[in-house]
Amino acid sequence: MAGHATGTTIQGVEILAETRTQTDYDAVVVGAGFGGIYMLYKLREELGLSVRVFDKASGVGGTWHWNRYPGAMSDSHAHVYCYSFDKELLQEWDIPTRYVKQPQVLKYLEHVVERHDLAKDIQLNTGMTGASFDEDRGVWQIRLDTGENVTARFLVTALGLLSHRNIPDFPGLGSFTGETYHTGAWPEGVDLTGKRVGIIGTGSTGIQVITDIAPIVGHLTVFQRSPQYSVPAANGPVAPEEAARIKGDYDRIWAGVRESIVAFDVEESTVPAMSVSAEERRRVFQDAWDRGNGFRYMFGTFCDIASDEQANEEAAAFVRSKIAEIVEDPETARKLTPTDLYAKRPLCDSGYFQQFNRDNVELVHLRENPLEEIVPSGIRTADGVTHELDVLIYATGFDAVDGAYKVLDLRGRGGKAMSEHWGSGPTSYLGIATHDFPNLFMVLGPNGPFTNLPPSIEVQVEWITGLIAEAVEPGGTIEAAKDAEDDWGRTCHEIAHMTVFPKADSWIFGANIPGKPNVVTFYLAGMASYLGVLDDVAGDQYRGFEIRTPATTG
Ligand code: FAD
Ligand code: NA7
Repeated sequence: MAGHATGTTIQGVEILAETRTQTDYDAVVVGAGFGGIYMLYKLREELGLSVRVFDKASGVGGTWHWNRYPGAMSDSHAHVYCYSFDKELLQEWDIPTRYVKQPQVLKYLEHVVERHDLAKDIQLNTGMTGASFDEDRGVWQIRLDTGENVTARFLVTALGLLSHRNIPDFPGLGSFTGETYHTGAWPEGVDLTGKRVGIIGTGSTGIQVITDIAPIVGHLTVFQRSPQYSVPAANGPVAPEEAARIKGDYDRIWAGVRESIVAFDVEESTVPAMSVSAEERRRVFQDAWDRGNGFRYMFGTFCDIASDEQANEEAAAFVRSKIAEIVEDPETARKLTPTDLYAKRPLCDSGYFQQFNRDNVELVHLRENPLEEIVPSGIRTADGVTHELDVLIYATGFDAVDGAYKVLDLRGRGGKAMSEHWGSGPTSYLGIATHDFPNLFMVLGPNGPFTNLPPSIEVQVEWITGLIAEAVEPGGTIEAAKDAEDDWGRTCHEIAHMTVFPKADSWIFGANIPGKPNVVTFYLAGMASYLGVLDDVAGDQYRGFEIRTPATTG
């Protein structure tokens, strides 16, 4: 099926002119979220490849298909939580509010699929269980949970950073007889009105759920392991004049995003926190608090909140003072107040701390009163109390970054398993490719950038497209050189340790999963720096990649 007539030239590059071995598809893409959708578009529309996308979900949208929990919202600003490549769509699509809720993001992604006629190449309800690289033929053999096997020259995994759900192995897990949900697989039609609901987890997700459901449930018991720093989101309508200004200014906005650290379209500060007076610091923190957004609070106030412990403590102390002001009961306020560094993914909320002033909301601090067992009627804690529940919600997050890879039987050269390659923690070159796995490209693979993610996804998809077009000979292969992958890992490690992030236990370093190697999994130098590296590597004949021609492949 796949393969082009000899001599096919696309964008000046002779590509896949004659595949060495016939394959079912030129490329298979796994995952139909932001990453997989754009990858399909680029490979099909720009390179003219035959592409098949598989997703185990019953719809497109990835994160936004699965996470339908009450209150689910992107906390990136709406006008940059989207693709930049479709200039007309940027002008046509509404920006009704500063942030987009799950149904709107899903609608947007479904619209992109429809607008570019992508659905015909997307096969849903189909999971990849494994894939092996056939060195003799230079093709990927991909195994699907439908029993099908397909072959492709290129395999692109866009499996999601945050798609493999984490349900901790609590004693008595599964014994609860009421309704149980994980936020990352929330079904349609759940009605929590008037019910006794328990929720475990107060990360970004837990905070959103708690804020949304507290007013409607009968009783809400929040099981918190770690208190959180969170600042207001300050969501609200975008005035028509503001939407028009954004639309008229998109070229500058996207250029700014690509020249920034976190790609959030917030002005990033260049001022160290301790270089100004205490009054000025408080004014700056208050201004960011009023304007909203966690990334603005961490990166827009002062330039060293994420790198200097004293600056970090100033930002943290301001949030603590706000919790004390908001939460009426001093004992509840104490339990909700973090005392550690402000060094997890920055969060924002729509009135989280305020919910604890309600009579129907109760906080259980698991570090002081551990969860002993899940029992048929609810949760028993160490103080002997059984918290009786109708509904138990796990907002316990994800086995992030490599979680979706660990469940696959993925084998590269010589039958080498990815689980072996990543035995001491996931690695890659540039967050995109890995040694011994030829013609396998990852979107948001380990050690990619830590940003508002759609811009990073676009950058990686575009770069992978260029790599395939420019560097892979017909029938040849490309993969990361071992040294390049090792060097990139060291670079990511060094950069991460210039920040405060490794000092907090969070999913960014795998610390949320018991037994998971605690390693650096992101390139924390920011978007502009990452783009600079990608340009440099591409301009230097894809330095760090091993490129094999058909004669040497295998
Ligand atoms: P995903 O959207 O996760 O898509 C991956 C897809 O791969 C899924 O549909 C999954 O079913 C599929 N898949 C995985 N394994 C297989 C397999 N073996 N076979 C077949 N299919 C498979 N990012 C931000 O930048 N800003 C935000 O505000 C933000 N909010 C978030 C809120 C929540 C609740 C969550 C969970 C994540 C949030 N993120 C946010 C991160 C978000 O995941 C990314 O922004 C983006 O949606 C990732 O797109 P993706 O295509 O890389 O992965
Ligand atoms: P997170 O941020 O990983 O939060 C998960 C929450 O679950 C967090 O409060 C955890 O406590 C808690 N948790 C995890 N395991 C346990 C156990 N064993 N016992 C008690 N509590 C537990 O996931 P989210 O879904 O909220 O957000 C993930 C990302 O998605 C987010 O950063 C955005 O990018 C979107 P902990 O804090 O680890 O003590």
